[in-house]
Amino acid sequence: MKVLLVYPEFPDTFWSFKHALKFIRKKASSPPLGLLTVAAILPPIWEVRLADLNVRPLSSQDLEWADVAFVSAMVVQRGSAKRAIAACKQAGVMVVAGGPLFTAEYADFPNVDVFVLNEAEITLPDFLADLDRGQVKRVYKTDKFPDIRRTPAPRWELVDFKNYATMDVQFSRGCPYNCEFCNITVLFGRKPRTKNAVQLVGELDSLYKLGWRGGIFFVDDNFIGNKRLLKSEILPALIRWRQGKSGLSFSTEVSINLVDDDELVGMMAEAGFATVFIGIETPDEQSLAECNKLQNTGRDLVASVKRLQRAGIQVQGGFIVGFDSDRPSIFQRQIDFIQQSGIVSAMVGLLQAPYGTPLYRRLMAEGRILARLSGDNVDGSTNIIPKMDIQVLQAGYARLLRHIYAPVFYYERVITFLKEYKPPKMRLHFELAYLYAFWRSIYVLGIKGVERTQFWKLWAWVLIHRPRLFPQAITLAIYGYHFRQICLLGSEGAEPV
Ligand code: B12
Repeated sequence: MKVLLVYPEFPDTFWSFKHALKFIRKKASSPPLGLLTVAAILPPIWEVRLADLNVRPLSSQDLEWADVAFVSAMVVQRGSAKRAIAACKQAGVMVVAGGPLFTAEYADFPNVDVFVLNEAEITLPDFLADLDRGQVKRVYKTDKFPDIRRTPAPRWELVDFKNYATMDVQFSRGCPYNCEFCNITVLFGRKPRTKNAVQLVGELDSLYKLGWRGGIFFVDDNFIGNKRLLKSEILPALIRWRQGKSGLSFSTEVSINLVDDDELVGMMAEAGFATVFIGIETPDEQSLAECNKLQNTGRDLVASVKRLQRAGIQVQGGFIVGFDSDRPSIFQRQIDFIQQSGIVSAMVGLLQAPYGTPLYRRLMAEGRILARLSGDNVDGSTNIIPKMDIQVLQAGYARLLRHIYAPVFYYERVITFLKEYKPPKMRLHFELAYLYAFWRSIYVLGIKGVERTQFWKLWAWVLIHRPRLFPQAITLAIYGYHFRQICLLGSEGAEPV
């Protein structure tokens, strides 16, 4: 069998980082870990090729070569996925689809031959066995969760590293919390399932041996879901693995209660976790209680963020407006919070209800579910009828984004962060692309850009006060350029549903 792994194109969104990637001459943020994992489960004698449409278009040679196309996508990639599937079908290539988009919406894809849904560790072997017997069903799904200690290492050798900014690995799936709007527990369960240290270090080693020296994103839903295992086994192994290596800084997603455990914070910083994404959601205690985000309540959230920054861990934050308890004053409160905390990369979205979540069920019962999700949670759309007047909500949301990504406030936040931040003692890895980014930032931001005054002020400030943080300052200036294209100037965004 000749299998073509197809990963549809992301639209130009907050998380695509398209405008920032140009500065380092990369085509995409990271390769599709789901497809690379699926490739490792296929029979070893099958031939496999990757067509990541974020890197290159689907070619007629691909389609002539392939017997079957394995397509994976998130909802936000729906448009490109539909076009890729149509091209495969037209070329007479069988289409097998899996991953989050199809698990949520498979009924909307009539021309897909076979759906292998949920986690492939369970459903793919059933499909392969049926294929062997010549009795293939149309849909393979399960409500069970596999033990990922038996998941094979992703096949990174299928990837051309030079196109990507980071590599992804996964340590765990699932999250112990049950926030009302989040679908993670529906998709992956509440009991975090983890890999073991040997397995994880083996995956990192194979990336290292293949020559990867850039950043590594642990794509866990909540990396600290099993703190005991982290402290006793995983982090000590990662700390040992890092010794003598340069580059390879880690990032991941965690819940805010990480700050309650000094030992864990210290070990994560030592292991090389330089950035964490945290769902902060809102500074409003009532809204936090409403969405069952109890781990965020009863604490000083600004102080919690600063505690991590001082430990050498940058915090990126997710924020939501449009909770039932939100009043129109929420927009200014969010702005004040974001500015004070120095969370430079702040992803703010309107409350949405993904299918299967407790929020979806509650609002369905209240007759407040409207349509499907666009899949892009920063496009100002929502599939719910909010309590606040929708025009007030959307106008307040637009004002909030305009404020936090306006150069003057964005750069102010960068300095707030750099003042607090104590960089970890990690050896940097030099790449020629960084030099290119440096010169390009001078031209695009410092000469042509509307932010040129703030850009040079940041240069001056950082060189006088925190010269060691100069690379971080330039990186954040470049991120700001991307966020501004998305949040202020408008972009192609997700295709309308
Ligand atoms: C890494 C990640 C990203 C990366 C993507 C990098 C990349 N190149 O793919 C980044 C940061 C860019 C990203 C962004 C976003 N993401 Co995201 N992301 C994830 C995350 C955390 C991990 C995905 C992953 O790699 N998992 C590890 C692999 C091994 O698992 P997997 O991909 O699910 O694959 C398994 C199965 O699904 C299946 N499978 C997958 N594909 C296929 C294909 C075939 C043919 C078969 C047989 C099986 C199969 O087999 C695999 C092994 O079990 C997931 C959450 C999660 N735990 O999955 C969210 C998730 C995929 N993201 C989601 C969303 C909503 C987004 C964003 C809109 C923003 C946001 N709120 O997070 C943006 C959209 C992107 C954009 N540009 O606008 C949703 C998708 C929901 C949906 N139904 O589409 C998820 C599920 C999180 C959630 N809470 O719902 N994301």
